[in-house]
This record gives sequence, structure tokens and C-alpha cells, in this order.
Amino acid sequence: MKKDITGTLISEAVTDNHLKNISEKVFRKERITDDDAAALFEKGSLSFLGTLANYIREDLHGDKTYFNRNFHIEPTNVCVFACKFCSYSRLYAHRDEGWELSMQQMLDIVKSYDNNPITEVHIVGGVHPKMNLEFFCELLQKIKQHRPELHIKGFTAVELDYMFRKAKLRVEEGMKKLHEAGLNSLPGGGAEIFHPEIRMQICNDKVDAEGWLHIHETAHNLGMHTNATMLYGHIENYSHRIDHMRRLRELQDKTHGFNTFIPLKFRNRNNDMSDVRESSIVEDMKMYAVARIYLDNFPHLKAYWPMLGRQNAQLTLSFGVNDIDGTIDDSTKIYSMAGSEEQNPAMTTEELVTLIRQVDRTPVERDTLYNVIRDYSKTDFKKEEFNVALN
Ligand code: V47
Ligand code: SF4
Repeated sequence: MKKDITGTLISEAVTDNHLKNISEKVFRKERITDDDAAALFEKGSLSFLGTLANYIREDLHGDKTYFNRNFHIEPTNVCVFACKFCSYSRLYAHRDEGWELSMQQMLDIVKSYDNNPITEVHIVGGVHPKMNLEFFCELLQKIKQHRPELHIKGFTAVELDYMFRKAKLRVEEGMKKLHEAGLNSLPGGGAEIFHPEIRMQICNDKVDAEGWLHIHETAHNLGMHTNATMLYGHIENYSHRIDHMRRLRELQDKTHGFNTFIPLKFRNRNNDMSDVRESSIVEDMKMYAVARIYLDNFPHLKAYWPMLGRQNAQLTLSFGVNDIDGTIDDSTKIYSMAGSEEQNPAMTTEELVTLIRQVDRTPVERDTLYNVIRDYSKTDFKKEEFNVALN
């Protein structure tokens, strides 16, 4: 019923034939082409894109908006690479300005959550020349010995590529070792923009698109799930974004191993691209909406609230997003150092629930693999239980 009304309204309101065709494809649940995606970016109004993306989102998930309880460990910000957009890393030569956590310090962080019902630890950091595969296998084993049920989502394809090359192992061998040591899934970082025209200019010395995709495919073949990101809103154009999403959609057709796509808005403070203007909120919402429409085989679209800010994260829930990541804590520095308003990105479960309810969506706590931990639409939930002021 809802589909008919929305579909008819859209068809009547849109005068451009190409956009009209795209909307009809969406309501027929047909895949859109790269040309269609370009037309959406170039000609689609915000309200048109929002309507299509929200239609898909509600068809897949209704009002449900997922979050999880997680914490981050950032082992180091010392990095052998020098990505131009990165505000966070310090080169090895300047390691005295950075940090390096010892195995014990990282285990102490894990232990500090002993009485906390978190379900996931997210481990990601710079590429330190001395933190190798063996070190991380031992870390994973020790975390699992201490808390076997904790899901470990760790290491970008950039960190993994370097670790495996240093250990002189094929990706398949290295990944198997980490999986056996306790690694459950991979985060989506390091993807940036796959197209070489842009990748060469912003991060020419780290793993390329083919390497990134091969690492994720290998993880999928081992039965692991992974996420995918795209760093947008800098020097790339729409065709680069579409190329990036096309490569992801093709791999997903093959493996079905991706859980979530996470567009990451470029922030321009304290890095070598500070002269590049940040995208507007309108552009951000368009990005989320086109991603939701184009990536028809990705079950979830995530807005990472520490990067966007809380109110903008609320807005994304009308542009295709059905996940706003987790409670996190104040240990993640990658965005605060790049100029995000969230200098101490921590939200309690109560605050996350309130944030989602404020825009009339239903909060659902999930684990990393989207199994439901608690559905806040159920009758055991008392509204007064969570009524937290958010600023
Ligand atoms: O790959 C670095 C990005 C990523 C900047 O999988 C920047 O659940 C904007 O991938 N402006 C790492 N972005 C973080 C990441 C991530 C985050 C949250 C959840 C998940 C997940 C993954 O951060 C890097 C890079 O694309 N980044 N600097 C910057 N100045
Ligand atoms: Fe290193 Fe990652 Fe920063 Fe690039 S984005 S410099 S790989 S920490």
C-alpha cells in the first residue's frame, strides 16, 4: 500500500524521464546502473533521493535502527604510511609524538570492560613497523582466553597487507592464522577511494584497490564477515564514487560477505588536505541516499556518528541509514584529531536509544553480525526508562 502511494507520488512529481525511470526501477526492486547513479547524484533533489532511499530502508528494516555496544582499541598511531587526509598518524621517525600500547596495556583495556555487557571490540590503528603478525596473533589469543564470547573486529586491509607482506605469507595463509587466533571479522577501513586517479593523489603508498578487495574476499571465503567504507567529499568526483561502489557491489555478488557500507565524510583539520573544503550536509545526505539505492546487495548502511555528529546522524536515518554504530568510548581519536565536533566520542546506551527515538525510529541493540540483543519496540521497554538530554 505504502509502496503504491509513494511510487505514484514520485512518478507524478518527477518530470525528468531518466529520474522517473530510476524511481520505477527502485519500486520494482530492480538494480540501478552506473549511469542511473550518476543521474541521481547530478540531478536528484534531496527530497527525491530521500524518498527512494527511505523506501528501500523501510522495506528492508522498517523503522529499526541498529546500534551495538563496543569499545575501540587503537594500538598505535605510528604509521609507515603518509596518507594525505590523515590527521591521526605520526611517522616512525616522529614516534615520540605518537603512542604505542603494549600487549599488557591493551589487555588492561579489555579487562576494564569485564562487568560491562559490551559485545564487540574494534581494534584498528596505524601501521607500526614493529607490531607484526605474531604480536597481533598473541593479542587475539589473550583477549579470547580472557573473554571468549567477545567478538573481535580488527585490522583494516591496509594493516593486514603490511603484516602479511612482512611475514612473507600469502593473504590466505596470514588471514587463516589471524582467524584461528581469534579474529572474527574485519572493519571497513583503508578503502578510501579505489580509483587509481584519486588513490595515487591521497594515499599512493598503501595497498591498492585490488589488494583491498582480495583481502576482504579472502576473509569472506573463510566465513568471516567484513565492512566496507568509502572516504568521500574531497578531490574525488561522482564517477570515482560510483566506480568504488561498483567494485564493492561486484564482490558482494560473488561472496555476500559484506555486512555494512559506511560512507566516511572527509574532515579537513590538521592534515595535508586542509585546503580542501568539507562537503555540505546536503551533499552528505545525498551520498547516503545514493549508496542505499545503488548497493542493493548490502544489507546495512551505517552512519558513523563520531564523524558526523549526533544530529546529522539522526538526519541520515531518513536517507537510507539503518545503523549508527555503537556506544564506542572516548578512546577513538581518528575523527577528533581531524576536526570532528565530537572531541570525546562516547555515548551510553541510554543516550543512543534516546537519539534514535527522538526521530521516531525503533532502537535495536545488535551484535556485530546483526543478531538482535534487545529490541526497544517490545513491551518490556518503558519510555521513561530512557529520557536523556542530548546536546
Ligand atoms: O580508512 C582517516 C578514515 C578510516 C580521515 O568497519 C578519515 O565498523 C575522514 O574505517 N576524515 C578508519 N575520515 C576508520 C574506519 C571505520 C570507522 C568506524 C567503523 C568502521 C567499521 C570502520 O578513517 C580510514 C579513513 O578512511 N579517515 N582520516 C579524515 N581526515
Ligand atoms: Fe596510516 Fe591509516 Fe593514517 Fe593512512 S589513514 S596514514 S594508513 S593511520
